[in-house]
Amino acid sequence: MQENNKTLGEFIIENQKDFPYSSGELSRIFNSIKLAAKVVSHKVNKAGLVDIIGGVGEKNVQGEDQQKLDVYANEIFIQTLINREIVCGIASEENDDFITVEGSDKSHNNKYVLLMDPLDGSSNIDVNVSVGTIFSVYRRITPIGTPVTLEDFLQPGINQVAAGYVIYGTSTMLVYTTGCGVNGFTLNPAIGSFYLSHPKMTIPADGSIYSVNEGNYVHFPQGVKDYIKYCQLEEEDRPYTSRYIGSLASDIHRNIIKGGIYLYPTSSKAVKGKLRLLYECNPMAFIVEQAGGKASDGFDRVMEIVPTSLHERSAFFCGSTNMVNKIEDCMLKAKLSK
Ligand code: P6P
Repeated sequence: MQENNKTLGEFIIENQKDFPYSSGELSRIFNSIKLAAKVVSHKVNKAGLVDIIGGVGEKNVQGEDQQKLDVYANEIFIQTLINREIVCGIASEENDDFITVEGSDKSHNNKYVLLMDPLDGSSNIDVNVSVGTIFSVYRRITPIGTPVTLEDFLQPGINQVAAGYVIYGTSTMLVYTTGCGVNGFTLNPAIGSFYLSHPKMTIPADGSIYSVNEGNYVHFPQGVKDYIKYCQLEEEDRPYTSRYIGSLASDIHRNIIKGGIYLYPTSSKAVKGKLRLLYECNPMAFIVEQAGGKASDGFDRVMEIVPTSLHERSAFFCGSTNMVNKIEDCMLKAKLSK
């Protein structure tokens, strides 16, 4: 990577047209995320050396064991945003309820809310496999000047003004969209700057990688089983390759670059699916759609689902358009044949 590549800060300044209606607040949100990502990256990359891996004995709202890095990342992102007074509310996978953010003068004049999974894939932490942060930004819909309400968070994904993910892997990357395409930045830890390394990311319409936890195969709906068997058939461009990291940001990132589909279906073990609609499915759907791909719950566009609760889950099929179309065909055929 050439250091003469633009930094994230320079890119944001040069592309203010991509931050519509924003009086600089959205840019400041990204600067806050950039800082928090650097701090978390430093900690994640030391995880094996200092006593911050392993559970803290607590369980999060999802009933999942909280890893120390989960708690740490959550606190870093929340504090960085609160200290800068640039959002009016924050929702996190790690918090049962949303957080109301008021100014030092007790005002509620900011217009954006941020939803996040601060450290997704944390079960990979102890085995040194990449993990990620996923975030989504909306304009509040209740009147500015009043405390934020749940209504401000329960918006369909089509209302997002920005979304992104950070991958803490072999390198730390920040990938985001504001609705004007997708761009990826790689952190140079020696300098502490993110540099534009993946401009105008686009996902191929076709791919030969499918990402699913096949250990759940027997519990999947028939349409998903039919699609997986389609991927494995010896014909035409198949069999496809199965690649599943168990870290959403990494699986989605690879599939954007190489082409592919990520599947997290409903099952008899997860009747609503596992992934959370607001801070996993919708941000990834926004990014993949902006890269030219598609995101579905098997029948409908994920970003048009109207949420009814903060931590609700959804089936999630996301990636190369033609591959998502194929699994939707399989789901419909299975439904009609019942
Ligand atoms: P499973 C991590 O917990 C996560 O939310 C995603 O990052 C990942 O793709 C998925 O769940 C893994 O779930 O059930 O296959 O371990």
